[in-house]
Amino acid sequence: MDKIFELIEQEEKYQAETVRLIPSENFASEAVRAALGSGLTNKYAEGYPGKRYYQGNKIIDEIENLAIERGKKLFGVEHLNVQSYSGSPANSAVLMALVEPGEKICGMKLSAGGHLTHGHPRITFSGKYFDSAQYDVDSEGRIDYEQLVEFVKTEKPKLIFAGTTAYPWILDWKKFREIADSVGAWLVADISHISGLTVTGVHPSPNEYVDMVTSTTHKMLRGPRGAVIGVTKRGISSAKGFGILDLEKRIDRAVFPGLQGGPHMNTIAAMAVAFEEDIQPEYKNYTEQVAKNAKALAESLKSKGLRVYGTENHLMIVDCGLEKGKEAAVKLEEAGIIVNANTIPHDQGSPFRPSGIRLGTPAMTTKGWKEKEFEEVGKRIGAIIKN
Ligand code: DSN
Repeated sequence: MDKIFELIEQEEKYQAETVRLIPSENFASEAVRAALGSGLTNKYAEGYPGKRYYQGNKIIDEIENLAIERGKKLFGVEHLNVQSYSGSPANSAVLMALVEPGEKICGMKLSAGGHLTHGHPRITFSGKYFDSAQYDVDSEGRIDYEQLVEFVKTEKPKLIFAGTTAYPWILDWKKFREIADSVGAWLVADISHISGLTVTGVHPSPNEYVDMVTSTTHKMLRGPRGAVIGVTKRGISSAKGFGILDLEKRIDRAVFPGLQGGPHMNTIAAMAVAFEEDIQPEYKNYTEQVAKNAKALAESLKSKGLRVYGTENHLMIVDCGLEKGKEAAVKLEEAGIIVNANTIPHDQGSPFRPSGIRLGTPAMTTKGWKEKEFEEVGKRIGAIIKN
């Protein structure tokens, strides 16, 4: 056997035998994996359905159209682009479509739970080519919306990202809209972490209030590594106010040819498979259980005397002591519990030695875990961190 297949086998066994608590990870179904590993990987299809730059795309068009149709239903949006290779290119495409280089954008600080692509300064595309203003959280790790009102009025960004990767609280989309409207900014919800919850109503949906949503498809949605950009009804009407007649086209052009070449059609087919799974009633039960399990895990950790930030969604941040996050993550790995080190709100440690860990319940809920298992693992984690 080729060495690489031996390694794949080893990794899959390792994944199956360990407790997976990284909130952005999950287990995709056999059907999603079959589509990913299919012959669609052989085909070039630059362009969009009905307008390709290569021949032989009749079936490919049907596949992409089906992914779009199912995705629009799942996300409840007017227009959906399914070609972004992942979340970072999707957010870059939104910036490319709506903001000129050097103009101001606004997003949550990475250390507060935001994302690199929301304007992290200097080292990222979004922080280097745009003037970026970053908002923080309060001592509980919550967005202070009143402070944000003032911050945005002072900074006057052209675009605001409302989205997070390590934020355990409900996002107030209405408040974000009021804030964006106060300066006439575009409002984009990056729901990559919580899209499973927003599409099933476990977390309020942003659609009524935001112009666009971006989401990866491999986290709670249990699809392939990829991303979508959705344009809401609200976005289409905002665009008219900005003198843009066809926002949908602008987004599509930013993805291809703006940032990417040929779409990964095997990924798009796998998205279609995952979207169909996510529309089923069982998926709603799954996301409800994800949220219940997160509460059970947080309570169990608190009962061991740990400071836990959260939770109102699928994840939480645990304070492990000054600069002790990585050490805790390594100790947990040795015990077969896989997590990632993470900053805590207003971390006094260096960014390379964060003081916390981030835990989430989506993957083990897919494995059938309920509150009881999460309470037990919370006690084990508590004992390891305390020691
Ligand atoms: N890196 C992802 C996460 O783990 O949350 C976000 O892009």
